[in-house]
Parts: sequence; C-alpha cells; structure tokens
Amino acid sequence: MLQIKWKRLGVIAGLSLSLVAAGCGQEKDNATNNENNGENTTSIGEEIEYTITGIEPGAGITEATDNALDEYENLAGWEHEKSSTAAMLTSLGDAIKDKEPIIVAGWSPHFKFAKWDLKYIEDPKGVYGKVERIQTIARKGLKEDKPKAYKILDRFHWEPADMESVMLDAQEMDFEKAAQKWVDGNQDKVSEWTKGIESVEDTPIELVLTPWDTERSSANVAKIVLEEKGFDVTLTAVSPSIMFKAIASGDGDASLAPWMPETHGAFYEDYEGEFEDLGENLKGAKIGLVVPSYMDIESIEDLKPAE
Ligand code: PBE
Repeated sequence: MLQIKWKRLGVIAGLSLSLVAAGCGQEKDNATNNENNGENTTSIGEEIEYTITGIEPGAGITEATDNALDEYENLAGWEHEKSSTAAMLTSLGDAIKDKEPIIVAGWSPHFKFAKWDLKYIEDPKGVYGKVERIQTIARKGLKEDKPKAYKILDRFHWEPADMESVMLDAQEMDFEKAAQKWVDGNQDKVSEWTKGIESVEDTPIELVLTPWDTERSSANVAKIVLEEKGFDVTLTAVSPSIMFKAIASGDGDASLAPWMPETHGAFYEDYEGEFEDLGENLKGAKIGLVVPSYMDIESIEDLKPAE
C-alpha cells in the first residue's frame, strides 16, 4: 500500500518520475501491478485532457489513429487533435521541455527519435500494423515509355539510416542540398541503381510525393539520380489519396511514397490494379503512438477512458 501512496503523492505533487522512482527505489518493481498502473495512467489521460496530438487530416497515420479510437474500448471519449506535423513537433518539444506528458501520432524514420528520447507504446490490436515498408509505384505504361527511368526507380532501395541522414541534414539546409550530400557520399549505392543505363536527353518525368520529410528525402535523391542520367524531373507533393490517384490516372509517372501494408493500405486497395507495384524501396519503417520515454506507460491498453 505504501508505495501506491508514494506514487500518488508524486503524481499529485507533480514530482518528476525520476524523483518518484528514486524515492521508491525497490518498490518500482511492485509498481507494475494493475492497481498501481491504473493510478498512473488515469492521471496521464487527465493530464493530457484525453487528447492524442495528431498530424494532417489525410495522412495514413491520421486514419489509423481514428481507427484506434474506434477499436480500443479504453479510448472511449478520447479526442484526436489533427493539425500539422509542424504543430505536432512543436507540441512534443514543448511538452519535453517541461517534462509533461503527451501522446503523439508518430512514425519512423524521423529525426524526432534522434532529437528526443521517445518510445512507441504497444498496440496489441495491431491498428498501426507491425513493420511498414515504403514502396515504389509507377503508372501503367511507364516501363514501355521510359524504360531507363523505370529501371532506376525499380532499383532504388535504401536503408532507414540513409533516409534519416538526409532528413537530419535537411534540418540545416534545403532538401535538394541534403539529398545531393547523400548522393555524393553514397556513390556505391547510386551506381548500383544506374549501372548499365545510358543517359537520355531531357526526357521529362514527374515524381509524385507526399508532403513529409521521409518522402521529400527519397524524392529529392531520386530526382538527382535521374537528373544525372539526363532526365528532367518534376516533383509534385500531394496528399496520399491524391498520390495514388495521380499514378492510377497517369497524371504522374511514379511515386516512392506509399507506406504499406497499413499506413496507406486503404488507398492502395482503392486503386489496386490501376498502377504498377515495383516493390519496396525501404523496409523497417513504423507508425504508432509515441510518447517521451519518461512517461510511465507501455501500451495503448494502459490508458483509461475519458471521464
Ligand atoms: N507519414 C509519414 C505519412 C507517410 C509518411 C507516416 C506521416 C502518412 O501517415 O501518411
């Protein structure tokens, strides 16, 4: 009983978790019993006004978070505040500065994990999927019309660490420069993609992306690599559903932006059969609910319904 009181006191007094942990020492282990968990997590919901800080309407993760509110009974009465990625990151940074609780719709690769100490909370119902991959799709006919571009795009494959390094550099320079820096430093990879492909002369190609840093990174790298082979590349950023629509209708040539199987799965199904799937260009991506590591919560199911 004693440790429960301590915990409660700590929370009420707004003491930092580390202080509470230090004060409780040994009791920390016992603190994982259900009753005690309840005490802590109820207060998380209260403290953040039962609100998950989301991003843009239209993002795959926004739809997944709406689904999470529907599917987890314990999230009854919770709200999903949609705004923008920039606003979400500002709220996250502000909360961390003050060591306050916050739950955001998050994804990786993303620099927020390098900048702050964060963790995904478990999603036992699998609403956010497990591991995501990022795929390349092309309009029907691209393979015949622009076989060299098609081949380069088909070969485009990199690792989360590559994408992260572009995203991190892009904090200090624009995406073109950050992408150029990556291309300059990774000629071994780039030459795998372009091996044996002869240059063209000013063949136009339009790549469609979604407006997030992950996709700005891949699109700008692809742009530089295609331009080195003589293509005249246009980048067009649109929301995920429009991205699929543009490729399905042939308005755009290709996209490196679809996140699968969960994030954009519903959009993918809407247009399935109307575009070509060139397979993954990156594996090991993830979406989910993300919190600062100092928060005493492990799973979405630890949260309590709004009162
Ligand atoms: N994201 C980043 C996008 C895709 C890339 C996960 C925020 C989305 O949810 O649609």
